[in-house]
Amino acid sequence: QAIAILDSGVGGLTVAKEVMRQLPREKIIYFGDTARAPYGPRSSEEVKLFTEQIVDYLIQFDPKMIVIACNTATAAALDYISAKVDIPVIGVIHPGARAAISATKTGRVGVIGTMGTIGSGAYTSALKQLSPYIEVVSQACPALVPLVEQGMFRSKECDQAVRDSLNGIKLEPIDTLILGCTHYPFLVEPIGRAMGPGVKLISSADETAREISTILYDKGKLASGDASPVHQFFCSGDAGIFQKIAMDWLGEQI
Ligand code: DGN
Repeated sequence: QAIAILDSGVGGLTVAKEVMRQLPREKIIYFGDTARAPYGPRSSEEVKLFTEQIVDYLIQFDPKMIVIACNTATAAALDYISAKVDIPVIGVIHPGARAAISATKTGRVGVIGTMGTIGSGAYTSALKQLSPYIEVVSQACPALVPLVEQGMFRSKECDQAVRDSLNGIKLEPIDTLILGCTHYPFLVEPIGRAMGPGVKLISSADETAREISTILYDKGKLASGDASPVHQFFCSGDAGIFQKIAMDWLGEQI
């Protein structure tokens, strides 16, 4: 049985890569809704519906768990999907919040994400639920996902867009910044340059992979076969662009 991972596009590949690294025996079935990305500016009802459609598709493969590797979809649909299916479902917001809490020394944490994620307040709630003392500042960066989806994450335009997007949050006295969109690890270098060395960047991918490991271990469902499973990738848009970005990011043939 595989782990099903979904996102609005290529962003969830940042989580898939970490799962491949931490859990190399696990088979992954990935779905990127590239035809309908970005999800960030869409209403939460629409994102919930799209997430449900993708889950209905992935469930045919009889996965052992579902990972909503998209912050926007986690904010809009995690509770709904968890109640709907009878296998474990996890999102990326709680793992990201947990990693930030463990990283911050000053208790001042920044969050960047899509308009949907930031507008939902999901990170602020998740962080405050874990620690009431945390101060949170957040900023939506709607310009960034489309650049990653076009494979432009190493371009000069992208560097400039990152600098412009972070202008506000850069002035805040934070020591930790949550990359609250699974597309943003593609931009970790320009984001790091823009924020400077005093700010630790948190991607939820590591922590999400650890949570997957814990859940599968607890359920006695960790894979025991060879460490070379054949993963499957699906997308709803242009397969060529998706494949190019995926091979670049994952460093292997897909
Ligand atoms: N990767 C999605 C997320 O983490 O929110 C991006 C959403 C989008 O499509 N803009």
